[in-house]
Amino acid sequence: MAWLTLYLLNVLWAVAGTSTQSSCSVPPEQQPWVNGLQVLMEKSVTKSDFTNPSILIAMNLAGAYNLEAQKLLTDRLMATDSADLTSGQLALTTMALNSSCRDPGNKVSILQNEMENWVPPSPGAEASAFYGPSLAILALCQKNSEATLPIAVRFAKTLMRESSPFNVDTGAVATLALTCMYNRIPVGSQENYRDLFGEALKVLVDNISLRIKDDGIIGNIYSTGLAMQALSVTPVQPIKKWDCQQTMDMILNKIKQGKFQNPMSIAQILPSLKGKTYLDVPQVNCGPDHEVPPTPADYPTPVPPSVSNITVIYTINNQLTEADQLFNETIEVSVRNGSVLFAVLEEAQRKNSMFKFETRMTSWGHFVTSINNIAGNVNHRTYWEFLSSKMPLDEGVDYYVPSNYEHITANFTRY
Ligand code: B12
Ligand SMILES: *[C@@H]1O[C@H](CO)[C@@H](O)[C@H](O)[C@H]1NC(C)=O
Ligand SMILES: *[C@@H]1O[C@H](CO)[C@@H](O)[C@H](O)[C@H]1NC(C)=O
Ligand SMILES: *[C@@H]1O[C@H](CO)[C@@H](O)[C@H](O)[C@H]1NC(C)=O
Ligand SMILES: *[C@@H]1O[C@H](CO)[C@@H](O)[C@H](O)[C@H]1NC(C)=O
Ligand SMILES: *[C@@H]1O[C@H](CO)[C@@H](O)[C@H](O)[C@H]1NC(C)=O
Ligand SMILES: *[C@@H]1O[C@H](CO)[C@@H](O)[C@H](O)[C@H]1NC(C)=O
Repeated sequence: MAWLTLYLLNVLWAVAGTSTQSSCSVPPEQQPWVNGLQVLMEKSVTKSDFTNPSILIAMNLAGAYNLEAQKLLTDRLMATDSADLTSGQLALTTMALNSSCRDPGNKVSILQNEMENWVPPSPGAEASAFYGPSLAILALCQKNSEATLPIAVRFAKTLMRESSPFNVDTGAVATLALTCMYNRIPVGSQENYRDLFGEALKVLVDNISLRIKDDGIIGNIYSTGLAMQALSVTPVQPIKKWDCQQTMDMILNKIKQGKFQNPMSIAQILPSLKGKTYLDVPQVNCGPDHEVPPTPADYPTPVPPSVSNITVIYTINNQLTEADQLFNETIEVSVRNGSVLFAVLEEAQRKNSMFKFETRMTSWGHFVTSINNIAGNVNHRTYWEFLSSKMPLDEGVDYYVPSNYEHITANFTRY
């Protein structure tokens, strides 16, 4: 009888705790797809020497299968030098170590110090400039919300003055950060802090909800995971009602179509598929027992490049810098059908040295930093944007697969 009472209490508690939120889950028969995704993400750890804290967070929230990968990532993160990281990366690293039940040591105080000296982006700056700082507030809030209060207040006020176009990914992480603060306003502090965070959350959550499309996608498919986390924890009601199950079903369709190959894209969707959010990081239980590796579905792997070739038209366009550096060049290249965009860039570079390019390794793969000696610059907010015809791509050069006679443009522009 006792277990039943306990069970009922738990159910009641769960219902009360989520009464304002739309709740949803992966139907049992679809679960193998989610397992397959997790296996793919965990496999990427041993295949790459890039240390990605978001993967460790996702694997610990989901319940890690591959303990070797978990240990490898944890050890590598313990060994990273804070000085080599941006504050956003440092924030992810401390959350990842906490999720592995490791002490992040002085990384938290370094982050705290960085955020105390934070120079808010100038008015009109791209909203995504708040992405890294949002991660920092989230990580600091989880460690010590009291000490984070002044920083978070300044952050919330700056955010509300923002006038540039809304960015769903950034709004979602900011929502997680301010929800953490809202839920943990230290006892004895003034009530108006709650009002301030509540007001900022309302602006964020309304904006996110206005980006819910008719099919359930929030922003684009790669911002949907973070947006789901945000909408499922926020204490404020969105202006537009959210149907969580519809979003979940749509994401499962995209998974079956093979749209989540990039391990980082998996790391950002997996928590939502498991009913978890980044706010659960401090509660991760690191007992000795781990998840039993499941039987995953055969995850659709990209069709390997075939023997036939296709033609891709590739344009590099710079109309931004000094007059003597401007160019607009087009080349036709032949690559194996099914090749990723990276192969197109390499083939173009091989055929014509004007198309030479450079990349930097990031959590999402190769980021194209420069083309024909023109390099993007954070201070000038310039970068190489990739488009198909006139439409910006929603994936980078490592994963985007062009089709026959597709016209790809790399356009040097501002964000
Ligand atoms: C800010 C941002 C940018 C900025 C980065 C500059 C800067 N210094 O801040 C700019 C505007 C330049 C940018 C460009 C692009 N971005 Co972007 N970006 C983001 C955003 C909003 C936050 C990233 C961040 O700050 N992370 C926090 C820090 C701590 O982590 P980090 O790993 O150190 O972050 C670095 C990388 O994320 C990298 N980066 C940013 N975007 C991309 C995209 C790709 C493909 C790669 C390889 C790297 C990369 O720049 C960050 C700063 O150095 C994410 C949203 C998200 N959900 O992650 C989208 C996001 C990562 N970007 C995306 C895309 C598609 C692009 C572009 C390919 C768009 C395009 N059509 O050209 C280009 C990259 C083209 C190229 N040259 O290779 C997608 C990736 C989806 C996917 N499945 O691959 C995301 C998820 C947005 C979305 N929901 O669609 N981006
Ligand atoms: C993770 O963070 C929470 C909140 O600060 C803390 O209670 C917990 O002890 C941390 N775990 C580890 C192993 O540091
Ligand atoms: C969306 O955000 C902008 C600031 O980025 C704000 O001015 C606007 O009021 C918000 N919209 C809603 C509906 O809250
Ligand atoms: C650059 O070249 C492309 C392809 O030839 C053309 O469509 C476009 O109008 C040109 N743009 C500029 C700014 O010259
Ligand atoms: C087919 O594409 C490859 C690159 O993927 C290239 O090396 C080769 O030359 C192409 N073949 C033809 C006939 O163009
Ligand atoms: C390229 O491959 C796709 C899928 O494998 C196929 O549908 C398409 O017809 C191929 N195109 C060419 C030109 O071979
Ligand atoms: C390419 O970049 C230039 C400079 O920022 C911009 O004016 C132009 O609209 C961009 N072209 C496309 C197709 O986005």
